[in-house]
Amino acid sequence: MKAYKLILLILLIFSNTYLNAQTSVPFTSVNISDNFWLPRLKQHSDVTLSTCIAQMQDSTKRIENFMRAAGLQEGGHEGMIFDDSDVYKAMEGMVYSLINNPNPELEELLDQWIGYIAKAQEEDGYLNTFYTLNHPDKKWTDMDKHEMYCGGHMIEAAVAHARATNKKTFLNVAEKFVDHLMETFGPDKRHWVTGHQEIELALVKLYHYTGKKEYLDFANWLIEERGHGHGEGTSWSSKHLGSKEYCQDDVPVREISDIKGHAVRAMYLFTGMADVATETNDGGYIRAMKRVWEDVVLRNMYITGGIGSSRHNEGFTEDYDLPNKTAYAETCASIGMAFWNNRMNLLTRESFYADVMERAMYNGVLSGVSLSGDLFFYVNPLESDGNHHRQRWYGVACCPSNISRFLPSVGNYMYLTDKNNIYANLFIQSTAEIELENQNVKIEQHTDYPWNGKIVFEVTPEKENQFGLNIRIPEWCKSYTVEVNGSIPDSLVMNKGYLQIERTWKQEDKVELILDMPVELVASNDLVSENLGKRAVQRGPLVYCIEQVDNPAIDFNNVRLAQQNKFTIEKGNGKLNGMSFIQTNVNGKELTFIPYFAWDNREAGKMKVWIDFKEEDTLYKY
Ligand code: FUB
Ligand code: ZN
Repeated sequence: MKAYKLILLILLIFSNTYLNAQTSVPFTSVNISDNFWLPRLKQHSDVTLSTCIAQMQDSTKRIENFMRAAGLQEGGHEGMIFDDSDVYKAMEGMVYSLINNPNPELEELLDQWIGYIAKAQEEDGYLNTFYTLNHPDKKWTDMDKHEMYCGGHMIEAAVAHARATNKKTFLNVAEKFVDHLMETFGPDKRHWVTGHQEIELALVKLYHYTGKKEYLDFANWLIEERGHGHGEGTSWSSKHLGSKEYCQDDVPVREISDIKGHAVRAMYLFTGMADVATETNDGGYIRAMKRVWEDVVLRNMYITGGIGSSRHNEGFTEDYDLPNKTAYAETCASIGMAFWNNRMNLLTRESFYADVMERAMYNGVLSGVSLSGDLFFYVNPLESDGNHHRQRWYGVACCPSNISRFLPSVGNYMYLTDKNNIYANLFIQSTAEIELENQNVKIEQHTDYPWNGKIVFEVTPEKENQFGLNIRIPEWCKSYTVEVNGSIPDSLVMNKGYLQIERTWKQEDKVELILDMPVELVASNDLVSENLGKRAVQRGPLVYCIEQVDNPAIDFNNVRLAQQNKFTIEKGNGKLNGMSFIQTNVNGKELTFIPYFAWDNREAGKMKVWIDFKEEDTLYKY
């Protein structure tokens, strides 16, 4: 064998990037250039990041906690027990932003923070500033105290950092921490049920990056620990909200069928389970995920993709209990929905998972950050009397830091590949460089989505080659047309919700897809008593709402739509510049709808998604 071939082979074997048959195209291979996401990405790097950084090191003691644990400053831990996790999430967002916009100052700041973190790590690999500073004798005594949750976010940030910079400084901390975990817990060692799941999915990321299977096995072991009574005596089974269900520790994971408990915990667990199942093809996991997915989506999800309706447990209650004004629908839970549905889509290549992912992203997630990028929603109600507003920060700040890492990685959710198939899930004007099994393909999307349903895919394979381009036909779309190089294909093949175009592609082939995007009046399931006799307005993936600032003459308690309402689409101005809004006429008065995600960005006032409706016939159910 020639020397260079041998080197290639060795590189392949020891490659840092472990490739499955099915894989997501990373956002680093996608260059977004549209009018919808790009301004938000810019807002993220210009405003959201600096807001987060200022909160971490100036307005709160989060960075100081690390400096204190590192012995660089006097003092104990201040803040919430899980505040370390916000630093890690902010760092993940910083790293993603670095990939998109190189910034030596930001990289230097990251290096400085990594220095503190590495110094705060104890000799044996333990890392958590709350325990190190305040209760060094109580480490690993309370499964609900977020030690592994914080560790999980640290691992995610470290993997992102290594991928982006090729530096191993942070990754070494993460691996040392995981070694400590695996020496302490595991088969024939101590039991542990993560009170707040997160580390499971992080360990799979670490496995993907390093190729070390023990990390995958440890993630699997942690998941299997649940529901066997190993959490007995810990806070969720004794005092904290009174039930093991809160932490999804009530049944072994293969038996899960009803959604229960804290929403973010459930989403992170299910994401981890789907990740593990993608590697192991564990039928028990896959069946459990499919059962509980139906329960979440058909009986416990808001039209915005928001989940977890109750403030009491930040989570789920009874089926169909989806109040609008008091909806909790935490931003992190919607982000979790996007994660989990992305992984389920990867696992099954069924488009309905990507449909839910899109719903959550464009509505429940995006509503979590203001158009200015520096104000946040933690709770996302679907109706307001005018007293719910975005805030600069929160005492429990999981949502802003989560938004800050989700937004810059949005390109991750656009494409999947599977041997010689490409799956296009999101429609965003962009250029993507996609690796298939035997070839590389460039795909350019030209589109003004979500304002318009026309998408042109320009497909440029390295050389003429056969592969499948599978385009998701969204669940909201009832009719569409497609042309390949200007001609309607002889036959259209639909496979699991994707329009499958299998052909020998050549340079600059073009697919033009037009998704009809009329204004729809959507009815909720009749069992959701709050929404009986009401309709929501949806166009494309966007849910709309009425806000008082656009409708000063409307009585929000008596506004009523009817079947005969005609809707027009107008262009927004001012802060809503570039957005489409929707108008109709009610009793001679104009009624204006704006995208739900954009509410509470102007003058404070009332807001409503579900509007009374005059007739009882159902047009479309979500
Ligand atoms: O406990 C950590 C995070 O804080 C949870 O995910 C959120 O629901 C909030 O309680
Ligand atoms: Zn949150």
